[in-house]
Amino acid sequence: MSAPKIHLYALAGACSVAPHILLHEASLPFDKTIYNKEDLMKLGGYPDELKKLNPKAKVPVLRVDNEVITENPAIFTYISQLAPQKHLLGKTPLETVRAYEWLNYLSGTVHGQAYGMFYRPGRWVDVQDGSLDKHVAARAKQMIQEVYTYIDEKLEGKTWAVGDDFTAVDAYLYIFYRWGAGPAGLDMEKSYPNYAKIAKKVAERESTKEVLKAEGLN
Ligand SMILES: N[C@@H](CCC(=O)N[C@@H](CS)C(=O)NCC(=O)O)C(=O)O
Repeated sequence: MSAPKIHLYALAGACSVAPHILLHEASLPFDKTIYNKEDLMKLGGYPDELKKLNPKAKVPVLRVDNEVITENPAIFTYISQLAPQKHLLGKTPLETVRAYEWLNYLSGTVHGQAYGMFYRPGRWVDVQDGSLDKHVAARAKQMIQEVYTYIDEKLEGKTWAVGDDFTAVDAYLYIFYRWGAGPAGLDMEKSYPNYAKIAKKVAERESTKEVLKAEGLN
């Protein structure tokens, strides 16, 4: 059987950093299209190429041969299945359950809810003049701190989020850590030391260094 043809569609610095890291961790050959925010601003959103693949108009998108996969937890699952020896979703059935427990929380509550409100306040209220945006964004900022407090407590005494090795959860946690220190303007290291310890270990991995370079991030 020939190796699958993989193509990742990503936005520099977005949640697609996580599957990008995992493709390197899995040592899978892949092509990539990395959009950047400036280009999207000029275009008024993702180009038709992306919207045709994903009518939800979001990245990441993973094309594997003729299959198009969207949603981070599904993409992580696919990558993990293509490299089972890497145990990217844990080594035991219970670790895999724990990994999904994390992934659902990170995708639904942290990303969809807290950061959805933070980045896109206008999507949460039916008031078109933007007058309520700052109130939604302020609540989002509180929510972001609440979720980080929960994450930090959950990571106390842990070497990695799940089991004793790196998994997809750590790569996913890493991008939300970056958003906390960047766009959300939080002192992550001081306020969330357990989270900081794991994010630093992810940052030190060769896979992450390659991704940061490829996406023009530091
Ligand atoms: N539930 C999706 C969320 C994907 C998502 O929100 N991606 C962001 C980048 S981090 C995006 O493309 N946003 C464009 C937009 O909301 O217009 C997933 O987990 O993959």
